[in-house]
Amino acid sequence: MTTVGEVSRPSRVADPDEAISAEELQLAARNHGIPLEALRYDVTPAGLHYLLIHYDIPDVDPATHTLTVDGAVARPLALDLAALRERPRVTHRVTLECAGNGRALLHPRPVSQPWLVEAVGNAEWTGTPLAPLLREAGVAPEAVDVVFTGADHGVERGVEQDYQRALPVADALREEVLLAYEMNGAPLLPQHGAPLRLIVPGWYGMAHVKWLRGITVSTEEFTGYQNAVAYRLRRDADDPGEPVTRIEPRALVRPPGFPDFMSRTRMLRPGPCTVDGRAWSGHAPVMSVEVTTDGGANWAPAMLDAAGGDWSWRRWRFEWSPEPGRYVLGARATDASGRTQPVEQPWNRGGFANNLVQRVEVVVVAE
Ligand SMILES: Nc1nc2c(c(=O)[nH]1)N[C@H]1C(S)=C(S)[C@@H](COP(=O)(O)O)O[C@H]1N2
Ligand SMILES: [Mo]
Repeated sequence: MTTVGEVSRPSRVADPDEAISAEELQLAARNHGIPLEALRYDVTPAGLHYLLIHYDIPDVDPATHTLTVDGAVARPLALDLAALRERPRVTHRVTLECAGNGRALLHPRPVSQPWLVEAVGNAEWTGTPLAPLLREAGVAPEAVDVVFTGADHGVERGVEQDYQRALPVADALREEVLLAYEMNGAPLLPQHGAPLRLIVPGWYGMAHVKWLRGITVSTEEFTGYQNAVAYRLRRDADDPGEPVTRIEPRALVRPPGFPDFMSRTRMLRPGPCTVDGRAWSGHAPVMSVEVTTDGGANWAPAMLDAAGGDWSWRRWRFEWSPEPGRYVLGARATDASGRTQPVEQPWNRGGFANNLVQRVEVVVVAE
């Protein structure tokens, strides 16, 4: 890693009343979220899926792009897209969520991509499983980490780098991990990693390396920026922290009724309506979803539709018949591991994994 300018300061935390800056807005305009009404689709159309791009979308020619597999392997490999497409083909429906989802709602606010709750999508990713390829290369018994390198390049808090993320060998060898070349049945779009990306079902977005060009097996723990400096759950700047890994459970409400242009407060007519949304967890299947209409004072169980696969979000719905008045809707998912969503914000220095229950303001108005 080359360092440029100030070396690796931890991300800044905003002052209590500090507004979102033009720099944060610049990030937000590049990296859009899912419009929440798109929670209606089982599979998120590619253009409505959230985006997170640390640097620039790199210029990669699919005709000449090569994936190399090297490091602590018996037989280094180099494969072009045609060779990858000839290998066994698998499709997984996978909920992807950025680890920074919920960051801008934290108090105080860690200054970075200012997500509210919309950094999520559920797409069908097609590609070839990684594990057989690693076995063909022959992973050394003393291997510790597998490092994935993207074709994109930039500087982050003073550290110049290619985007790189490592997975522990056991996680890289899990059968659901894919080298994906299609999203929703079409070749990957440039912004989603064309022509090749990693898909690590159940893990937060940072693990799913886009524009994948290299896989290096290492006998030492990877100390690159995205593992060792970013994406750690730290209490304060001096805390080495714990790595961010799998997605914490979350349910989102598809906002009912129609919005006010500026505030996005929802307007709804009185009477029976179905409130619905999606719920997911990267640890274990979602087992239950509860709904509140009074900002968390009372909870009622929601109905769950059939599961959409091991790695996909699940639809939930709730029959509601409100009288005129003001309401604050939210939903809370619990998974089979017993994990659920907190009622107090899970604050950390980087603003990761904030799965605090959503607040959807609804005004029920007579016609
Ligand atoms: N090479 C590369 N891969 C990357 C990133 C990146 O900036 N560069 N961003 C990561 C992060 S933080 C997220 S949340 C997901 C977003 O994937 P998407 O844009 O396809 O939704 O990609 C991940 N893979
Ligand atoms: Mo992310």
